[in-house]
Amino acid sequence: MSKPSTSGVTLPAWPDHDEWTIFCAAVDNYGDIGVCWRLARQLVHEHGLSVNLFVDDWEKTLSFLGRLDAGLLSQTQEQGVRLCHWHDAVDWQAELSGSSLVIEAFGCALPDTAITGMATKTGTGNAGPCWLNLEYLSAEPWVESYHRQSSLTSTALSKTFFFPGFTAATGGLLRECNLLAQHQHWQTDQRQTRAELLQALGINAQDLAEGWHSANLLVSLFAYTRPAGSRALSSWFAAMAEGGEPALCLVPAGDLLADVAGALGRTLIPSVGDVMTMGSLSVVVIPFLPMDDYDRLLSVCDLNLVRGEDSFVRAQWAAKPLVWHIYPQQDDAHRVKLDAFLARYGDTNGGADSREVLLEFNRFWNLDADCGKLWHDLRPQLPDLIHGARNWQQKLAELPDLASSLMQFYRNRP
Ligand code: TRH
Repeated sequence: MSKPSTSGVTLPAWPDHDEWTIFCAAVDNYGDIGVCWRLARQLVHEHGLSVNLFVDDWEKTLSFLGRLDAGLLSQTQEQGVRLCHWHDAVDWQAELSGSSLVIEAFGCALPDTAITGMATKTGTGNAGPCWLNLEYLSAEPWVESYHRQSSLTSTALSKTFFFPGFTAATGGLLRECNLLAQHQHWQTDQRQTRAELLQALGINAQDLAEGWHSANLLVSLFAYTRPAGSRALSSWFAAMAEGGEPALCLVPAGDLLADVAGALGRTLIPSVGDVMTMGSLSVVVIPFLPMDDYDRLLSVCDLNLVRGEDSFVRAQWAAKPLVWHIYPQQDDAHRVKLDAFLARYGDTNGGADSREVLLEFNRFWNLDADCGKLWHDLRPQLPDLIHGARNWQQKLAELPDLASSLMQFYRNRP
């Protein structure tokens, strides 16, 4: 079988194995693409599937993958995944003809013509593809009862809701088969990995405050921009600056930099490579890293401040204490989601005192509140919290990963 292409080029035939298609709408930021790309790549590498990943924001996706050179194409092969631009002129009937499973990521709403194309196959006596809606991650208990529930659609096909999650009654979390071994490797000689990382990032220890060296505090910061008047970032920076202990905060380039500048009392937005010093704190802007390098950064930090969905999950696999800036929702639904996660995370994270401080810091961080005092309480607890973070990682690792759960669902389908 040869593959029709959206760019008019005929691609070589796929090997004779199952083909899945994933639809991804990049709502904003990189989270949706990050999750879909990671899943697609894992399905190809670890489960031998052919995967088409259709994304609506082509430029953002190529930028995320460092493939802006492919900008003029409407599809490309990337690490074995067939990555395609989802646009109005796609012939969905042809595109989906070989797919035995279609994932609509995060309720992104498939084009009507795609749905008709899928349903047409059913009408011809063909079973039609399995249609899944992969949902956002939540630690809330109700997720378990909605996981794998089907709903009727306007066609002969039903759609099944698939929820990632933190318990055996959900689909689990994305986790590549070599990920934990990779973290173990990076952490075996953490000081060495740190030194290599900083060197790769072009960071010179001599430029850092108070003679920072690789045994001192290292944190990564990835968070959402805040409303005017928020005290969270400035109070945390100030607390680290006055702590007397050399501290290094690495901030990947992105929209947060304006807040970072403001929190450090600067007017100019910093650029990659800039080192900003305040007391014993150095804040350094690093490039937005390729995905696998970001895992390495998370692995060697003493604390990771993360956001959204995918960086949040990656930080859990890194087995270091984390502070989660949850994606804010209009009706404050995120507060419930945050509490649901903290209730589970707090269950294994360190001794009772250190655990409570970490949870409280998470709450204050999300409330835009002053985190200065809490930081002074939290800082001495970080070594203890590392044990809890490892226990949490191990507990999660007992569950099947999301890609394997999807495969199992697919194999056992009626
Ligand atoms: O980008 P995010 O804020 O995420 C999303 C979206 O906003 C989405 O609409 C929303 O629904 C969802 O959150 C809950 O944050 P997230 O999910 O962490 O995605 C960032 C991606 O970028 C993730 O795949 C990790 C990756 N990343 C890198 O590859 N390199 C980096 O240097 C950094 C900081 C992140």
